[in-house]
Amino acid sequence: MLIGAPVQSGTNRLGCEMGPSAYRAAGLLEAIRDLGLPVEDAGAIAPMPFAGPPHPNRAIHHLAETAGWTLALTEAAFRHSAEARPIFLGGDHSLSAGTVAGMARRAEAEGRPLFLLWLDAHADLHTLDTTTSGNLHGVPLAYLTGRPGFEGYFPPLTAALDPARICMFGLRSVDPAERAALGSGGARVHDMRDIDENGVVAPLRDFLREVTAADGLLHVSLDVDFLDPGIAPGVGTTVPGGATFREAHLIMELLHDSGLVRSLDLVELNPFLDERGRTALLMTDLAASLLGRRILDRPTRSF
Ligand code: NNH
Ligand code: MN
Ligand code: MN
Ligand code: MN
Repeated sequence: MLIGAPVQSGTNRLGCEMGPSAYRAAGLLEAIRDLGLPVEDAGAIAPMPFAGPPHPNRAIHHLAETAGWTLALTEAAFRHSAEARPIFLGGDHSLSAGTVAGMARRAEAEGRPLFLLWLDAHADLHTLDTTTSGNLHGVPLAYLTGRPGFEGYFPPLTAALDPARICMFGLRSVDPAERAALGSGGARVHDMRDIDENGVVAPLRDFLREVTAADGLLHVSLDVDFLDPGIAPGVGTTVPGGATFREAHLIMELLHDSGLVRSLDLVELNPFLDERGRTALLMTDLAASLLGRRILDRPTRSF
């Protein structure tokens, strides 16, 4: 099930709102159908009203709107994950505050633990008190793991995520407050230095083994800036030294083989910054790899 989440309140530049349309133009629906999988397009979610107090951190912008998206997406993720495997088409990364919260509720309903694979240049672990940019795409993991300071400003969480069930790949831009949280958190963290030295296969297999052993449900959150800007320029927060084309596809292929993925976020695509749709096409191809497209079936793309 494709679910449009045209969220851009979590960034300081416009354009992410066009993300869902760009995935449709890139042929995501057809790519999934070509795999022989049933798929429907649920259209776009709209934010729900959410009234909270103003926050003392003056840098924060669009707080109530982002909280309203979180509320709506929590509902949508819970509802759409009952029968189908939802794919959320972002939209900026603040949307994961809702999608992952909804999947945590789903996991709880099934009596299974939720695991989270976070593919990102950033840790997105700021609290409302520590963010200096005020961009709320930098806070979802702090909210989801139940760090203090969100009460009243964001919807209450039904189930906080255990940091030990989070695995991160691709980090290369982490702010000091996030570093402190990472150090004390217990998440598995594979920054780019680690990927350069050890590759992605062994650490990902370790994590997937743990998900299997716990009979867990796996949510994958793929931020465009996980990828190297040379192959994925269509994002507002490019950071040099990201994952290569094959590293990213290999992760998706291993995820497919595992059979563990229940839900997926495609986030941070900014079509206004893209070059002839190449980032939208790459993200579409990565989603197809995750859903089972094999390398010999891959269409040839020219940009
Ligand atoms: N850490 C920075 C901030 O909080 C950047 C966050 N930007 C992202 N996260 N794109 O994935 O503003
Ligand atoms: Mn992110
Ligand atoms: Mn990022
Ligand atoms: Mn940050």
